[in-house]
Amino acid sequence: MENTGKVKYKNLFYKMLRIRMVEEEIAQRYSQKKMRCPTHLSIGQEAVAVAVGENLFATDFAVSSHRAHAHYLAKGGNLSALIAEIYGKATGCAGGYGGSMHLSDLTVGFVASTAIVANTVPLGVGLSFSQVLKKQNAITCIFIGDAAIEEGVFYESLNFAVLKKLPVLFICENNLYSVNTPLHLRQPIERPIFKLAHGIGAKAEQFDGNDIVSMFDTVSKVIKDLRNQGGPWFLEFHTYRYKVHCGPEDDLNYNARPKEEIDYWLARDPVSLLQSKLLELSFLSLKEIDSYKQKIQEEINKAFDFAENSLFPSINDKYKFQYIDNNLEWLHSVLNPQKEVYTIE
Ligand SMILES: Cc1ncc(C[n+]2csc(CCOP(=O)(O)OP(=O)(O)O)c2C)c(N)n1
Ligand SMILES: [Mg+2]
Repeated sequence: MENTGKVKYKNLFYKMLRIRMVEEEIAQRYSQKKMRCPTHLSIGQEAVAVAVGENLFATDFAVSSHRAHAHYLAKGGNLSALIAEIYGKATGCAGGYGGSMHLSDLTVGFVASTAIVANTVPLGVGLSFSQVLKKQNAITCIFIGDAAIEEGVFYESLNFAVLKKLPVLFICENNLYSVNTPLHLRQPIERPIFKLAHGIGAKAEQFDGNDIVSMFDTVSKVIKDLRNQGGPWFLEFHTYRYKVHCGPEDDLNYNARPKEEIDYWLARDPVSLLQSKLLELSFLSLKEIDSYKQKIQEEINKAFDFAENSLFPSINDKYKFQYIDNNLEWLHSVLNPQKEVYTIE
């Protein structure tokens, strides 16, 4: 990490720390029972989101899964709208209807996250295809977990992306688990995920997802290649989550995972790893870290105040975003052509 990296790595550290602090605040306040939707926290996986997000423009697209807070924030998604969404408020990024697993900020190209595993894979590939047809240069990033590989739609979508050489960036966060089931009980361990994607025809690589210094420059090069030469690219990042699959508790006391495994990954915490490197190189002082934390905490407090002070969606809007609402009238008129058109209220 030569001196020219100082500004770059301080910026990456700030962004990783911000995501970590946002999620720790969510975890800490969750027991107040004001956030009533399920939350899947990415604490321990921040380096991947930041390494990728830093190389995307607001004009690029991204889609994600149930564990999307970090991806949304790293893409530049609005923090207050994220917190308000988790509180179910009308000012939330999905109008308070979606909750933590349904995030969107179209102003920065974060199109959607959804709860069904691999659900956004075809969405992202279709989005990318539409950009190619429109002769737009945007690339599309699809964040998935290691379990998305176990869904059929993943293969159909990757095959199509390879066939059409679409500028799609698959980011697979391999955190070794699907809920509590370890990877070795779900997939053959002698066949790494990135090699599988390579076998289907994608350009593919694997990275240490916790050490941003070791992988950032290569990730930047890959994304440049995607823009210039087309894709798809499939990047597998080895990483680990610290919290339970869903919720604010630490997973470390549930005996669901081997202690040696947990200790190994805790010693490789992405935020601590980068912090130690920056301190060691005197790129950052403890005083600066404190001032970062203070600034981020102020921003977080404002976002939570905004969420708490916002209103819930109006009861009158209860059918506003329901697909069925818009289509019922049409459906009813087709089924009962001579009867009066049905309306909800
Ligand atoms: C199609 C489908 N099957 C099962 C589930 C239940 N489910 C929700 S999250 C999850 C695990 C996903 O694991 P992974 O993709 O590795 O992401 P991670 O939670 O580890 O980030 C499962 C099985 C679901 N939401 N959708
Ligand atoms: Mg997983």
